[in-house]
Amino acid sequence: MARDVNGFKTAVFKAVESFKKSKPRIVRLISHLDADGLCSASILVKLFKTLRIAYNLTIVQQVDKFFIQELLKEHYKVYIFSDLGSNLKVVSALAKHNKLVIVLDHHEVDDKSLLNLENLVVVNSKLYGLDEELSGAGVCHYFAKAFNKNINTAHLAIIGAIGDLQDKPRFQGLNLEILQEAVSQGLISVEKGLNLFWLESKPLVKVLQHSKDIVIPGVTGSESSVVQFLQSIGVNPVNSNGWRFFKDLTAAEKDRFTTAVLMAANKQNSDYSDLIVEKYKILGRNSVFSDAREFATVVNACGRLNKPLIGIAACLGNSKAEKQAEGLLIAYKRELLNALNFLNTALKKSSEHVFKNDKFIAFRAGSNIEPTIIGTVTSMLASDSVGAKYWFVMGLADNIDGTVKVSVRVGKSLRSKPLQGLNVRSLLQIPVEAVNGELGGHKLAAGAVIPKDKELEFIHHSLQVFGSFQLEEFVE
Ligand SMILES: [Mn+2]
Repeated sequence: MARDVNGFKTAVFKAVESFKKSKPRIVRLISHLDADGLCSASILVKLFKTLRIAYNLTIVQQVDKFFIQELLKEHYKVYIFSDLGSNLKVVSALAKHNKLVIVLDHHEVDDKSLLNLENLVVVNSKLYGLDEELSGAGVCHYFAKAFNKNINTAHLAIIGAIGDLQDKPRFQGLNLEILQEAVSQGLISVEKGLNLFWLESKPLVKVLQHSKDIVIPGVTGSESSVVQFLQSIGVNPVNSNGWRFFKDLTAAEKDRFTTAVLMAANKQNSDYSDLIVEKYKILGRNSVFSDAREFATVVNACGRLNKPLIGIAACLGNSKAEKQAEGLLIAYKRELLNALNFLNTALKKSSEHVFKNDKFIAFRAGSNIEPTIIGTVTSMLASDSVGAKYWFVMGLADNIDGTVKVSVRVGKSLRSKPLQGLNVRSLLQIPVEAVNGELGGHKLAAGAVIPKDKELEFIHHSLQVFGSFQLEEFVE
């Protein structure tokens, strides 16, 4: 679809007009629990604080008909959905009950005929060919700016976009505009630096030891080898307070470190573009919160551990919440590790948890893995040795309400093939509709919610659908 920036901006303007016309004293906000969703919520919270309009906020993983039933019992005039809500067949129920519904999103719209419905105002970057350059938080940022063009939310839009991987390989279009705005408002500075995660918040030794993006043969992975490497280039890894951080280095040491890492890593990678990347420094913030990528990771962890309000408070700069959020990151990593251990054990025993054929594998985790992290765990499997064997990886975990959360990812082996026509979401649609479930997601990463009592039927149908997928049909 062709880019239509004017169409998008007109949609924002119309949404703001209809909001102003309804003159609410209090707004009902519903947002998604990933980093983009929490940044979206933070932007709206900031906006309504400046407008002195009260709000009641709920963070959810998805909006389904059961949740809408609950919302229908409430007495708000205005409902705003951010980074979700494009399943209009479900959400429109509120509009039909005379509520003003505003959807600020970038996911696929399920039924475009509902876009004409009265009381339903949809601002969705995907409808204007802008979905790869504007996340949910970006859409919220433009909405907020229409009320107050100087509002300080551009950095939150950038962190949200990073949460949805829109910085990879680089920001485009409207995200770039937002980035420029953040720079000119003194919220973010952009600098080139080594592609090392946690460089702002962890000791240098730990950063190199655990680095995945930059691998130095014979050094990465071993603490003692990293210590030796640093000593060999004249960078003392410790001082009187313990391990040194990158920020503790002198300018000369930083230069030596950067050059040495590039030289050592480049023997293997031979491509500098993976080693040096643009870094987005959040000005006036410390530790993980001073790097937009680390920030997004921490906020995501808060959501996934069902502590979204801590993530939002951290986004808004609350220092107590910042501390709590950093603690949650450690808990989150532990949780992911436990989940991967569970699945690797299940895989070895090929137990009742594993279903597979040549191309497709499904993990039925039940209550052993939280539904909030099943998507992340499925992505991790699809990117490692499991994804090297199978084209499609599916994870299933129980929700607390008697439904099952489903995630499907494209395996590593299939990602290296020509994929112009591949759409996992439309493949998943077949078994999902057969059990009356609800579908969501994108072309290469889709999800669904299905009834628990149909889970086995659903898995067997999926084995058929994904197992009979033919690559030839998609080669152009
Ligand atoms: Mn998003």
